Amino acid sequence: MTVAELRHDYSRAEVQALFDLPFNDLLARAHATHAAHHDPNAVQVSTLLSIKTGGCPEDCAYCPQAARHHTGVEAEKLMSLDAVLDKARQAKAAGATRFCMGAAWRSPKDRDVEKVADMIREVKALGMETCATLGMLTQEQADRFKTAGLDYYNHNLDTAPEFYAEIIHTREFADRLDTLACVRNAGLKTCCGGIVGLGETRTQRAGLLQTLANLPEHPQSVPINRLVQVEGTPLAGTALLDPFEFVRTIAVARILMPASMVRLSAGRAEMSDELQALCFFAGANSIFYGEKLLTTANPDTQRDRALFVRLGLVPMAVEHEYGTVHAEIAA
Ligand code: SAM
Ligand code: DTB
Ligand code: SF4
Repeated sequence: MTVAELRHDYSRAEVQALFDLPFNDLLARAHATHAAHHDPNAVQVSTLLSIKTGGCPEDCAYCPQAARHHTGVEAEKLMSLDAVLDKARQAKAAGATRFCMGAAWRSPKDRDVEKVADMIREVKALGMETCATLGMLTQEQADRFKTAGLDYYNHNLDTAPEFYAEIIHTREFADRLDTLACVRNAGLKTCCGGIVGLGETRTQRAGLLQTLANLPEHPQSVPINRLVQVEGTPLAGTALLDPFEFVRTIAVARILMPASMVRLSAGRAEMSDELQALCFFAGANSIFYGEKLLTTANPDTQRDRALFVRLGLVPMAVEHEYGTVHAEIAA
């Protein structure tokens, strides 16, 4: 399938029909799509760092970093450049090829933009791909980060348009689309996905994936997060999503956006190895590696290394302007 054949006109009914397939039929179709577009045994490995933790003015009901949720996450200041670079060097030595810097902001303040631009420039100079997730951006800010050497910007749609207002009250779905347009206009690659297990219906999960696939370009990276329930957030205690429904979500994302990287994101620490293996079979081909996501736990690196060995998975190499980097997860 060429890029021109990638579709952007999916109907909700069509996406829902994929979700409704018998599990084995859905997985067979997703895996065939996966194998036609990607090496099914290669997994891209990124490491996350929270460069500015907590105290966020937004009210996303899932998030431990919202100032109004009493979760025990303390508000911290923006990390120093040196401290960020130390973490990036460690991530590179451990085998990550991309370093993703996250900030608990509604949007970056002008005084922060140059500091983050410095971080991006220096992380890039280490020979890693760079990603940032800093909230809403203006066109000028997106352009500035591109000039600094940013490869990817993460900005999730998080849930279906019609469910958004039940989860977030401090901004609108359209605000997310506006920032994504600035990101694309700046020539940055888009990392955009969502969270499942928020109490949404299957139709709403279909709506999230339909909206992602119908964006003007498929996001190059599509993170599928399973809600990490954090005590003190309004969503703590939400009924747990059937694990097979999570696998279905990965599979449908893979079928709709065949050329994209589908990231098995938050929630892995609470997943069995068998569930993760099903997700990789269904088309997930990237993960966050390292013991922490932003504020919550990720599987420890020893467990991930063992899982890769047991499944015959290999970390994906990356080609970029610094030459070919052969990824290897350090023993
Ligand atoms: N503040 C910026 C924003 O919201 O775009 C960037 C950081 S924010 C923490 C990045 C993403 O983390 C959110 O879009 C959401 O998908 C994910 N996330 C936050 N809390 C989560 C949780 N408890 N479980 C799963 N994913 C979560
Ligand atoms: C994404 O979609 N998931 C990551 C990354 N993009 C920034 C964040 C997950 C956060 C999980 C909750 C936490 O650790 O605070
Ligand atoms: Fe703030 Fe992002 Fe958390 Fe929402 S998801 S409260 S914007 S850090």
